[in-house]
Amino acid sequence: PSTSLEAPTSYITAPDRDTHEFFLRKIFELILRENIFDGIQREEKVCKFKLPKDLKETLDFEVGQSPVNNHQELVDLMEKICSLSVKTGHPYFVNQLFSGLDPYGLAGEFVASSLNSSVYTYEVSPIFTMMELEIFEKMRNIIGFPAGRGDGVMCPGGSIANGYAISVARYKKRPSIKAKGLSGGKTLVMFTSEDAHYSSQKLASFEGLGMDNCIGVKVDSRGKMIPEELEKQIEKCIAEDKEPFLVVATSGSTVLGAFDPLEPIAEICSKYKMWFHVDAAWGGGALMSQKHKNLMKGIDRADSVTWNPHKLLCAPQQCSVFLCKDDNVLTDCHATHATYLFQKDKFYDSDRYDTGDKYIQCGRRADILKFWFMWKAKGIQGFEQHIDHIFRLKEFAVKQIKNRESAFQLVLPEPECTNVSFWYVPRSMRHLDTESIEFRDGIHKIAPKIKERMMKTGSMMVTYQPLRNTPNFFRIVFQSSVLTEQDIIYFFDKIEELGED
Ligand code: ABU
Repeated sequence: PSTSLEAPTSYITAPDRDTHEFFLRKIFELILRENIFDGIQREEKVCKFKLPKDLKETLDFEVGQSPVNNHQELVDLMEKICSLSVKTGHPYFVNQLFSGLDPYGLAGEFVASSLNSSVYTYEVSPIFTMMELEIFEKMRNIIGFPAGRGDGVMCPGGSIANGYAISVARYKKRPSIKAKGLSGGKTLVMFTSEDAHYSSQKLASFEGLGMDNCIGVKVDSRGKMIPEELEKQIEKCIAEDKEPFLVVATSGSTVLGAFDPLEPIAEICSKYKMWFHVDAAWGGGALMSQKHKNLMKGIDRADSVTWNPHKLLCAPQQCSVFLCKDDNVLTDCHATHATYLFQKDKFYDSDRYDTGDKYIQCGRRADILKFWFMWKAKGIQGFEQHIDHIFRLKEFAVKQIKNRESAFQLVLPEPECTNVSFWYVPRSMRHLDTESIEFRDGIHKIAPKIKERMMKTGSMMVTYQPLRNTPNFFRIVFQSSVLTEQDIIYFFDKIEELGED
C-alpha cells in the first residue's frame, strides 16, 4: 500500500488500496486522537466556539466544480472539522440528553457504516434483521409485555417513535384511515402532559390531527401528569363530541426528568378504550436497573413504548426504538406491499423476516448493531452498573446544591431522573426576595449570560431554559458514567466562577 497523500488518479466510488488505505488510516488516527482519546481529556476544551462569520473564515465551506488538490488537504480539513466541533464525548458536555462515547457502541457504529446496509429485507440485512428481532424481544420482556410478545421498529429519533404511536393508535381506533384518510368521522384527540416532549404536538400536526387536538394535561409541582386532570380533559372532549384515542405518558420528561404515574393513567386508558403510549425515550434506560425500574411501575400496561438507548444507556446517536404489544398492528397500519422489495415468492419466510414494510421509512441504517454489540459486551449487568452510577451522581449533585444554598437553588428538591435543574444566584442578588419581580427578571438573565461565557471559554456545556412561568434555569444532565463526584464539584465551581460578577 502507498504511504502518500497525493491526489488520486480517478474518482471511482470504491476504495483502492494504493490510493485510499493510507488516507483512511490517517483519518482513523485523527478520529482516535482528536475525538476519542487526547481531544476529550478534561484539560481540553469542550468546544472552540466561533460565530458563523468567524467559522466561515476558519473553514472553507464552499464546494465547487474542482476537487481539492490532494488527500493531504482532505486530512487537514478533517482535522479542522474535528477540532472545531463540539466534543459531546467530553466529560464536561452535560448539555443534552445524550453524551459520552461508549467504545463498544462506537465499534458497532463504525462497522455499521462500513457495511452500509439498509435494514428492510432479510436478503440485504440478514444479521441486522435477526439482531433487531432479538433486541426487541428482550426490551419487551424488560418492559413486562406478556411473554415479551409484540413488535418493534428502530426509528430515526424518539420523535418519530412517538409518531408511530400516533399512527398505530389512530389505525386501531379507525382502520379506514389507512385508505380513506382523516376526512369524515369525529375529530380524533390525543393527550399528553404539558411538560411532555414537543414531538407529540409536532407529530400530531404532521400526521394531520392538528396541534390543537393534542391536549396538554396539567402537571403537579414535580412535573408529573395529574390523572384527575387527564380524565377531566377526556370528558370535556367527549362532551364536545370528539373522539379521544391516545394518551402519551412521559417517563423522564425532557426538562425536569419527571415520571408520569403510569398505573392510574393506564386505568383511565382502559376505561375510555384509548391507546396507552409511554414516551420513555429519556427514562427508559432505568428499566435496566433493579433499583430504579420502579420509576416506571405500570409500564407493562402500555400498548406501546418509545425507548432511546442513545439517551440514558449511552449508545451512539441515533438509537431509538418503538415497541408495541400488538404483533400485527405495525404491518397492518403501514404495509403497502411494494413488489420490488417484499416479493411474496422468496425462498425464505419473507413475511416474518422482510421487516421493512411495517416502517414508514424505506432505506434505514443498521442502528441496531451498536446497541446489540454494547449489550453483548457488557450485558444487562453493565447497563445496570452505568445507570446506578449516574443516579448516584445525581444524588451527589443535589447534595452539592443544597450545601451551597446561598448560590444555588434547586428547581425540584428531589429530581427523579438524572437531570438536575437549578438557578444560580449571583452574590449581588442574594439579598433580594426570591418572589420579587426584581429577582425574577434578574435571575432570568443570569443563565444565558453564564452560558455565553461557558461557550466562549469552552470550559463546559450545560443548557438552560425557562419552564412554564419560571425564569431561566440551568439543567445539568448526568448521562455519561465517565463522570465523577470531582467533576460535579468542578461544574458548580465553574458556574460560580463564570457568574461571579
Ligand atoms: N430529544 C430531546 C432532546 C432535548 C434535550 O436534549 O434537551
